[in-house]
Amino acid sequence: MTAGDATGSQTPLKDEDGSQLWLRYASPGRAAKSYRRIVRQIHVDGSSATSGIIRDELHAAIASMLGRAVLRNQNGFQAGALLVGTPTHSAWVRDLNWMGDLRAVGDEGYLIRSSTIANHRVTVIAANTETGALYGTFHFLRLMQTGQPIGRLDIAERPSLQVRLMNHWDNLNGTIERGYAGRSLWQWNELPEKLNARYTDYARACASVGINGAVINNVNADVRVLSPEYLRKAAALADLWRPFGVRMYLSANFAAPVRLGGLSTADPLDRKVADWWKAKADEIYGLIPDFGGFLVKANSEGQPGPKTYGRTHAQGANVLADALAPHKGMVMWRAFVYDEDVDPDRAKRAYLEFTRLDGQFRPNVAVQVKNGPIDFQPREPFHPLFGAMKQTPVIAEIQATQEYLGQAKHLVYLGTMWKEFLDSDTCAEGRGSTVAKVLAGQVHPSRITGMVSVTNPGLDANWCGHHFSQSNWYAFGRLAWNPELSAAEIAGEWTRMTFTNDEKAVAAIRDMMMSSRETFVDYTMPLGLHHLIGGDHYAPMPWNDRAPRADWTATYYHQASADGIGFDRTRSGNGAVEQYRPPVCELFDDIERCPEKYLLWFHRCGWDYRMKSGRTLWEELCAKYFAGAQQAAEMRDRWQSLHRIIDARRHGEVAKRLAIQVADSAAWRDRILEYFGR
Ligand code: BDP
Repeated sequence: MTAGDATGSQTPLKDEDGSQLWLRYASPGRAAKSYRRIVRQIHVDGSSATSGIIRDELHAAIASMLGRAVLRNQNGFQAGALLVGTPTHSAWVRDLNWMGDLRAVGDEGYLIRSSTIANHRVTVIAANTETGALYGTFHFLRLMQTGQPIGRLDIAERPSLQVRLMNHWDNLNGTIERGYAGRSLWQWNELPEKLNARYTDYARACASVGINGAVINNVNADVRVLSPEYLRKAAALADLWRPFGVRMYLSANFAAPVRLGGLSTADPLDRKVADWWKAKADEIYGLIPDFGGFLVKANSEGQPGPKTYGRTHAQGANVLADALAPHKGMVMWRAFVYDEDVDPDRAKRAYLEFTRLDGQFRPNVAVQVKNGPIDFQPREPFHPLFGAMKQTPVIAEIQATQEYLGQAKHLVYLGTMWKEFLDSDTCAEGRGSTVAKVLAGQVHPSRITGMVSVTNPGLDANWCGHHFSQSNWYAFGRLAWNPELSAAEIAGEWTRMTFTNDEKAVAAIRDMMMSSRETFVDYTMPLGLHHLIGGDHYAPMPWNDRAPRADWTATYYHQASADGIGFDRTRSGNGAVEQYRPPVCELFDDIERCPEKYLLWFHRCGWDYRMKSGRTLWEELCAKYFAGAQQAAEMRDRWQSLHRIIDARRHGEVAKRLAIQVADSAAWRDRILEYFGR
């Protein structure tokens, strides 16, 4: 097998298993020539573990990309030095006198500049902290991996959001809730003594896109994770990850004082309970001095919580927050609650419960809210809690593991979906109050800003099951760093780093990725339909009307009958639109103006309702399902045409999954239309 790369040469393509993710450091093609002139010596100042990591990464990456090693640190500079350092550890960086600009990029940011030292043209990566320098290093390498010019750089970067975390739903028995890429990465039975090489690869991948922490266990939390035995295991991972800037967080079970501590209650207002959490926090910080904090799922889907004791979510969060505060730890309290007593409509419940608690949370609590009001559906409007809490930090939870989006069998790039969410205008303080700005504390000042991803890696060789699911891990990191980036830009850089710099192939793959989510929506749940599933959330089950709770069925949501379909959440219906600020609520409320992509989310329509296209609703639904399945087939054909440009192994593995996707998309179309047709 051969391929024309960007240099036009024919080079044989080695099979790859995907284990190197986007850090393959393949030849950047045509750009390599100028890079060889610009980067001739690597000079990393500092003696910490992090500076060692930077040094190793740069040497290995550049040798791999340019096909030759570059010189190591030497006294003085020669033309073509790449200098990496912080003012504390590098006299060269200090002498550049960039203090003002460095201050502006904060703890995690960096500057990358083409500059002159001792009359030599050099490139400098400067930061206030070594973690910042590591992020700058990965940025610089990304420029090279994607074939960008690096001769005249003047880059200043700082993350928009502080908390950028992986949320693993990993169980202590090695299974992963909603995991589709093999078993858990964490070998609990071997920890803390034996440290798998993958732990380091994992932290390196996270750091390469600016992810700065991980909650390593399921939100449906096993209390044992807080036991001394498991804390020592977590501490071993934390030690390994610290030099990569990846902090350890844990999901805590609210009933731990009872189930682990032997107390008779977990009532957050009970003195003994508060003391138990304090002692637990002290114990954790004794082992993990930079522990990030707790994530809590409380009074949701059977999990214990403060309401069990007649207390509020705020009282529950605060007892943990008080225990963590002396150590500067935080609580992420999930708003994924949907008590039936609160309102008949699941979509309305979290807003009703949480807005009334605004102002009652301790400063080190953030409320963690899923992107939409139901549950990671292929398409939801943004959750009305964004922009609604003026005094409480709200961080966003998105889901990279494709629970409702084809799991690891369908190619669905989520960058576009997350951008749709981040760009949604909440109008909380006038127009332009996008979710991205709310999250960054630019709408209401916020003590804590952040975004987390329920994430997808497991023990599969390629980490994420589907090679393209890696792009969702990648895109999450990039967007958490900068929610203003475009989905296309992220798809393009990921493609170049992961597959090829061949321009035609990049364009083809980026196009596939960019339309993939809309394609998925079209063949599964178009026009605002949602939750047409059951069982494991993979296959169509619109007939599903039996489950332990009504709001776990499909019929509860689509309400299809002879006279129409859709959930009436308008003012004249159940009023859910009122949870959005004007003019958003008017927009959603008005059937003429409501974006058709949300039509059946907010409106109940007759089957012969006239769509903007002139078709009836039924005709439009049919058209969507047919188009979706058709687009899936086109995606498969498009990929087929790249078989000489992508290595045979990865090409074949993706092709196999695309074949499944094509078959499944037709099944979705046929089953749904057959059911609604009746
Ligand atoms: C749903 C999942 C369930 C999770 C829950 C959650 O189906 O497995 O436990 O979300 O977020 O999407 O807590």
